[in-house]
Amino acid sequence: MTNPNLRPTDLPSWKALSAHAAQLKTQHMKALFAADDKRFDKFSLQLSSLLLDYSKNLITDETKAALLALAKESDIEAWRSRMFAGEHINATEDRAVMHVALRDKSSQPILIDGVDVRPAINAELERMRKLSEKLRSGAWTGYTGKTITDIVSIGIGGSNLGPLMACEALKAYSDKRFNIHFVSNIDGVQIAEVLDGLNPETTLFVISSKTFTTQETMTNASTAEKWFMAAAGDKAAIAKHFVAVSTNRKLVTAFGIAEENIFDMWDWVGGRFSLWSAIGLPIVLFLGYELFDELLQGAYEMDQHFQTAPLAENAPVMLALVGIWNRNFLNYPAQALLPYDQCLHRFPAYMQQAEMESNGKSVNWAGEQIAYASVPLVWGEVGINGQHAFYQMLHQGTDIIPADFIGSVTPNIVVEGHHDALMANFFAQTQALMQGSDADQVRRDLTAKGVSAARIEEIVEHKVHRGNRPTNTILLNKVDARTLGALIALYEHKIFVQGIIWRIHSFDQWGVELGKVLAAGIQPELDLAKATNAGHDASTRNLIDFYKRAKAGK
Ligand code: G6Q
Repeated sequence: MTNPNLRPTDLPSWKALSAHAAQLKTQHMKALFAADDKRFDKFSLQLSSLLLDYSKNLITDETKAALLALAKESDIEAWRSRMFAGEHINATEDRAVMHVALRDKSSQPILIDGVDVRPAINAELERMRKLSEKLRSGAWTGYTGKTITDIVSIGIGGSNLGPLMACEALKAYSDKRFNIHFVSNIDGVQIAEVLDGLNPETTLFVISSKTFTTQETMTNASTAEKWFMAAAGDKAAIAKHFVAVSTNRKLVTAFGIAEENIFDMWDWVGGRFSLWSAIGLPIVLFLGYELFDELLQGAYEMDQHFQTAPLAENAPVMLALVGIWNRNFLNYPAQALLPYDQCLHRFPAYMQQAEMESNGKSVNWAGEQIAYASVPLVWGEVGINGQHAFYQMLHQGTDIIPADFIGSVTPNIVVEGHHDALMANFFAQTQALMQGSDADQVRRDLTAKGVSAARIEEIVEHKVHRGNRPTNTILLNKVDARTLGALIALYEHKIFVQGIIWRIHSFDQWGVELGKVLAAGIQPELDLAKATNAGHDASTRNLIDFYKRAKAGK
């Protein structure tokens, strides 16, 4: 393995890519497509779960070869083996990174710190299955003997976004046995709206928190408990209405949740990668265990592809490398995620956390400030809605924003006349972003419409689309559980590969901590009887005082 303290900018491939980028920046993708009719074949990958077309990027054979050299020189394969072998690659937290263990469908032992964790993983899955079956069969009843109708999942960040995204993506597969609700915000409006209209006798709360100390979750859990106790009266009833997912059994028990209702997870699973653990319990309850198992299966298939496919044919690796090219060599500042499938409407928010919390770092493994860019701003929205909102900027703005377009061949709900119209837009947008429309084309189009020559010259520049704007297209057969599992794992491994190339620690999140600590200090100061800390900067002190005066009606 190469020296881990080596800077990527010192690698021969990095230097070659920098020189190559300077030359390629003068080219237009339209010309590259015209010059090479094999471009799609060379720059796309077909897997059982999805098609990845990355040909609409400003790349050539030479770019691809140099990017693959970068992957080799960065020791991607060795680092990948280290992750799958359970080594402590999360060095700042001194932990293994083993979300892949949770979906490992082989029967091999999975050793983490010398212990085979497979029995524990299987035991939790079995408990999840049993709870789901009890609830779904009606054998599990509430404190008055009624069956459960509503599940309220309380958690935030990694303990919320995955289950929420997956339940939304797959709700077409629900047998409508339960309604599911998610509460993450400490703003009381959210929980108040969720509880309004629910019946405590038929509601089950799933409190998900790896640490069981997160303020937002604990506050919401305690509000839920009060709401429940106001109706039930008897503490013993909690056992029928509250379950928890956590690594911290002690705190869960202290909260009052029965031992048998605690589902375990482990510190070798990062929050934003924890959907595959018992954090996925809301998915199991809402959609049934078989469907969750399919989700795991899809992710496992992507794990196998990631581990075995040659780098040049490896979808996560190529997605990562193209991202590196756009970010570090073409210097594009952002990355849009644009699903053209309504089911995936929470996918951008989910992936935004996975990408930005993992690779939003500016210090390398050696603790030095890095002199190259790490994760771009990742954002997105359902593409078709974006077309009528922010796509103007994607087409003609001063910044070039690479975008991943994600669509499906078959929708989860077929409504006549809709899907081809949606997909026509899907295909048209990446074509338009790549080709653009030059002044000659604009003139021809306006002339054909009978616009006068003088008027054409007034508006022509405004209608020019320079194109050359990179996109990846990911085409799924359908957003079913297996495909969704594969899609998530595709991006998880992309994140891993990029973190290795950038030589940053992808699996910690110290940047989330600072604000939490300061908030804990400020909260008591918001009590009107207490003085504001004079040590705050003038902006923060005055903002707090303004808030307190307004709160006091002064
Ligand atoms: C994820 C992050 C973060 C975390 C939440 C909730 O990787 O660490 O989003 O998931 O802060 O934490 P708990 O599960 O401990 O409540």
